[in-house]
Amino acid sequence: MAIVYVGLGSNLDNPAKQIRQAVKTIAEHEGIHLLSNSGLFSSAALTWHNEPQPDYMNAVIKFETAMTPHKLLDTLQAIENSQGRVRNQKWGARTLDLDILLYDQLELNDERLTIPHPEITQRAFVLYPLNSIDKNLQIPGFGYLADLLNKVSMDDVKFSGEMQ
Ligand code: A4P
Ligand code: MG
Repeated sequence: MAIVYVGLGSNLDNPAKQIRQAVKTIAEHEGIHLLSNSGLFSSAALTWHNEPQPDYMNAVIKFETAMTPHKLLDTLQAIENSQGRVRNQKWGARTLDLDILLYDQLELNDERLTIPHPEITQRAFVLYPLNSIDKNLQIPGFGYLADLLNKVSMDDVKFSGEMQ
């Protein structure tokens, strides 16, 4: 069994509802045992060339699975698709984005997957929810979560309610 952290993001069609629906679908998946979830955090959209986009809702969940990273990516992409995700442009607005943040202490980089997720270390909307689940995490290749948190600003994210 691997311990996995997944980041959820949405900025279209009622983002809080999209995140809650995704957590429910993931928790009900037969190959996944949900261990914990963060609350909901809102933040301004980080975009290419600062093109305006609706604000995001983000959260992080922690679960156990026997799925390989690639099988898990297939599963998560199917869930994104089932919630109406349309891939038009990189970093475009989306109903649901599921990113594999951490998979045990694995470091992986191939044409489909980079784990840990490369942007994890600079994003307050990932680090704060992650910290609310596990304060003592180490990010392989990047060091302690607590040290990474010191380099981002809490002003960039706003706690906006519990998951349930
Ligand atoms: N991929 C590689 N590594 C991973 C991984 N660890 N987890 C590949 C999931 N997928 C991974 O992803 C494109 C490809 O990345 C996948 O096919 C997979 O093989 P995508 O979800 O189709 O496209 P994307 O999300 O537009 O690209 P990317 O690079 O994943 O963007 P990010 O990093 O997800 O950023 N602002 C706020 N405030 N909150 C957000 O959540 N999110 C983004 C998207 C931009 N701005 C944001 C937020
Ligand atoms: Mg993504």
